[in-house]
Amino acid sequence: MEVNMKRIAAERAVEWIEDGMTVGLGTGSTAYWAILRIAERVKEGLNIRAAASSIRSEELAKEHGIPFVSLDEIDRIDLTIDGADEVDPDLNLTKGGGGALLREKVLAAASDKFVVIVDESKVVSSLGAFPLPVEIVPFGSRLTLNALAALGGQPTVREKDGQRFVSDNGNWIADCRFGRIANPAQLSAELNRIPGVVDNGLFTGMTTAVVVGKLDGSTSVLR
Ligand code: DER
Repeated sequence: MEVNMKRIAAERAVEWIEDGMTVGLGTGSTAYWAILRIAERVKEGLNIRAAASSIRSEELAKEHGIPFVSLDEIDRIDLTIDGADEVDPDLNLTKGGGGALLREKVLAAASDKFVVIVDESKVVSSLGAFPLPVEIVPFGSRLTLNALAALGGQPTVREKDGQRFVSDNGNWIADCRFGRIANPAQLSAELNRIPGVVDNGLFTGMTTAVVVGKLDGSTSVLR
């Protein structure tokens, strides 16, 4: 029987949610399974409030009856569960494959626990094989892209269905090919010093634990 590695990782992480928590919902095909399992637990009586990292995750969660809280009403999130495109041995992440990196990073930074859920293909020895998403403002984008290229990023502005991709925040995503990223924290800081850059998909020093779904149907936890 085919193992859904994303689903088993998501469902194990969701078991860590406790009554009364404020929960951050991630974005992507792995977070999708977490949202569905959270909805099941809510129907079984789990009492939580959720905040979402994208419009599509909010719509999915509301469709399945998960109660929401406005980010204007809270100062902390107890636990955020989200996917990643890559995880390195220090639990640094590449994120943004789904274009939601900015809101995902806002939630992760405000979370007491940030739990990442992946299938085993995402666990890598160093970040960089996956093109690094960088959220940029449309204003002066040519100048910003030049600055990303000067850093060695070889940026490509993301398109979806033949149209320019626009994030939930009205910005664009530049997918950058830096090659192997030896020092994610340093590159992240360099990127965020470029004026037209809003944020980037490097999540460094933020991860509490990573739940890995494996082909044999087991899960493991990296801390
Ligand atoms: O866009 C994102 O950051 C997503 O979380 C992405 O990194 C993981 O998406 P996936 O679970 O669909 O692989």
